[in-house]
Amino acid sequence: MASEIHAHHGLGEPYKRKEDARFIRGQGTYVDDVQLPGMLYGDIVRSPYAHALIRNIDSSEAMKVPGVVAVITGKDLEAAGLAWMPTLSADMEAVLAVDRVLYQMQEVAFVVATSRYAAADGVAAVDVDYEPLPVVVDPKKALDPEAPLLRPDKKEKQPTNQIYHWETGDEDATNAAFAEAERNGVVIKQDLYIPRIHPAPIETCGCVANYHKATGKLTVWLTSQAPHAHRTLFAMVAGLPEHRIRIISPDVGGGFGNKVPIYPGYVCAVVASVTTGKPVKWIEDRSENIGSTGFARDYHIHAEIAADKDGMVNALRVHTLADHGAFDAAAQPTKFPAGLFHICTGSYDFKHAFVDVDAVHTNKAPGGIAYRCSFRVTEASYLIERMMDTLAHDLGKDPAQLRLQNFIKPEAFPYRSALNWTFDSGNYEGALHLAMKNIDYEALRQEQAEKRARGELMGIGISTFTEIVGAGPGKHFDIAGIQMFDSCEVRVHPTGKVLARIGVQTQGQGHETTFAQIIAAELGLSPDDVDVEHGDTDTAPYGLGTYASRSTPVAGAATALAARKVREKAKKIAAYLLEVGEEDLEWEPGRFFVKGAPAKGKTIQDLAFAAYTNCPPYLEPGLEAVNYYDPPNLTYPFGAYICVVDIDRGTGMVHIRRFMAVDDCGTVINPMVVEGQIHGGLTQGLAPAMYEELAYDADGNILAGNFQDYLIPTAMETPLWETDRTVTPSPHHPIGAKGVGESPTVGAPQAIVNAVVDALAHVGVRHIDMPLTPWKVWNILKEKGLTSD
Ligand code: MCN
Ligand code: CUM
Repeated sequence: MASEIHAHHGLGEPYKRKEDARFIRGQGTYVDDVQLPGMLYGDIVRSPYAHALIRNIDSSEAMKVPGVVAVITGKDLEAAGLAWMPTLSADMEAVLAVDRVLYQMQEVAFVVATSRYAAADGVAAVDVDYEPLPVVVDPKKALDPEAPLLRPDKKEKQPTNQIYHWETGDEDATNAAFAEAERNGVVIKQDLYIPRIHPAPIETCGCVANYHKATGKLTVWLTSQAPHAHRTLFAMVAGLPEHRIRIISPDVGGGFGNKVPIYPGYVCAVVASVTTGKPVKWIEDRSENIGSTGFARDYHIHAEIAADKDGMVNALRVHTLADHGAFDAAAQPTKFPAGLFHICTGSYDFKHAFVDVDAVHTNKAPGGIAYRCSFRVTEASYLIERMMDTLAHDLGKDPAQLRLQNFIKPEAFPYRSALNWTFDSGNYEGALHLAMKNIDYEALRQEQAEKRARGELMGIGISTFTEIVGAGPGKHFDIAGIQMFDSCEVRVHPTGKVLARIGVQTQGQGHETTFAQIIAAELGLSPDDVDVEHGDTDTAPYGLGTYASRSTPVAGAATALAARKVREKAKKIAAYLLEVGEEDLEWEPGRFFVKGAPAKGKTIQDLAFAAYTNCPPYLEPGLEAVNYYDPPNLTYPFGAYICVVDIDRGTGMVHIRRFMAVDDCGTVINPMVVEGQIHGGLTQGLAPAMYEELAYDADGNILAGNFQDYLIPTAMETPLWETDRTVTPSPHHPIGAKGVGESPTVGAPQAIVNAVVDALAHVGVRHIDMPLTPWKVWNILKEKGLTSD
């Protein structure tokens, strides 16, 4: 396989993104751009309470509002058998609350009207009689035997608020290693909280559902990261035949995991269209998006490392309390890919590890599912990188040296981790050395010492993370029995131009460009000659969608292999036309020629034309292929990030002076696209480190339900990202590529937190939980007597 990697031309080119031609002209088509004749508009009545019984819903006044056509309640859905929808875990989620609400903003009724305004007026006129109940916001209190039971509907299987206890690793061996370290080495312990945050895509969620009564066909334009999977879920929820459901995910304005689950609004719009026989549009507003759709993180972690006195790590022990909110939308670590927490041993050669997670319900919006990539990779990576720094701090060692000492060595791959996952390839020391050289680490340490002597606060933070992406081999893991494959169909037209369709769905990642590059490289064409389509379930081959940075690892592999099938057939046609055996042919990009007679050859264009006009009698005419690819393993990209901060002693403001990011995602298809992914991803790693937190008060009220209170960084707050790369191909991927879309978000926060803690380590600061707001930092400075006037 490795020799083939070098045979590709076109890969590695910073080819300009094809999709930008329409985006920069404002000619993209997003769900809200879809206008259909006679279309109705939906809006949702949401609960103002975090926990309450619903005594009555009176929609009589709402029905009098001019333009209001229907009000759908949970009871209506229940009567139709549609009150509950599947999540990505074992739980079911209420589409509309029937007799109780479990979080603020929960969906209670759906108003359908002839305009968006009339629908909003109708929502205001629905009279819901609530009886407030005691609220559980703190997950620790959810486990209190006195705590109110939040999910009486699950009482038989789940008598408390605990959803599950999950564990992995060898507990006895790990405990023995800790006992030994207590005697002869060191044990470090730290509590870490990773706050609940929200993906905040520019485009909120929404859909247009159009049920055609005469044909029985339902078409749904949907903000979806996984159109085929959503089609299957709709078929299951609504009981409609799957071939009469068409999901079209048009241009999507960012997903970041937010558009992986299905949401009640989608189901309501479908029900409303089926009932009224008219198209129904539902587009949520910003506060609805922040308050009620897919959040991530919210992990309370206690981590411990057992090491020898020299800092060689031996064992890792982690206990987590996971707050899943009212419904367990996903993130059950036993289920793949929601539980990629197994990567928590990181880049280090731990001999033993034991990890357990207790998950609980609280009166918060459901989820714990995704956000670049909280299939628990961000949490895992944050904890190990914080712990390595804490170990270095406690031993008085340089954090870079401690890491170099403990890395899994390049020759140890494929590497079986203590939690039994096989890392495909890596060169961690290569990446860290490059980052240290680029940023002149030694000089920075010297500068820090000088500044410290002058009373200035400067910190250097390192994160040498290992990611795990590419959901991911269906033979070993499953979500509800579905294999985790993906697909590509390549169709070469007679003139040698190509139409390809893929089973994954871009939300801004540039698949129309990079997947064209893969095919172009395999067939020796220009990427201009290849158009890539996706997102329409009536035309694209079945695929499981884009998340867990799986498009390149899985669909990218399918794409290369489909193109190779095409090339194999073209070879047979070439042999026929050139009247030689296939074994006498050689391939150079774009052309087969006869060995030893390079002038005698046929271009891929010649062969495409012949496929439709002069095909050998023993072959079917045409030149196309489809590949469904179920990968043998996940891919394990990695990186080394170094962050330099200065802290203002007057205000507690943290200023990121430099941030050097070295990433390794194996073979790079398009360096410009990858750099764009890294810039965006680093900014989304900066966000939770410094600004974002989806906080609730004790009554379950959302404290940051809009962009004035929920602080996403703008260009003003974003530092200049410096990037570089090493290339360690994946040995099992056809072109050696690993995913990269989530790496920077996974790797960045801990580099920033490590830098801030490093700046304050000399006064005894050992840890600060995110977000590192000026107020939080200033209070620490004050406590340590460091504030200046
Ligand atoms: N790429 C490449 N060479 C590689 C790896 C990737 O050129 N070795 C290219 C890919 O071909 C693709 C892009 O980089 O065009 C990202 O690829 P990949 O890592 O495979 O990730 P996915 O395409 O599967 O995207 C998903 C990932 C996830 S899960 C989140 S969350 C996220 C992210 O991508 N959401 C995004 N990046 C995002 N970027 C934008 N603009 N919008 C989102 O919603
Ligand atoms: Cu992990 S968030 Mo992305 O997988 O859509």
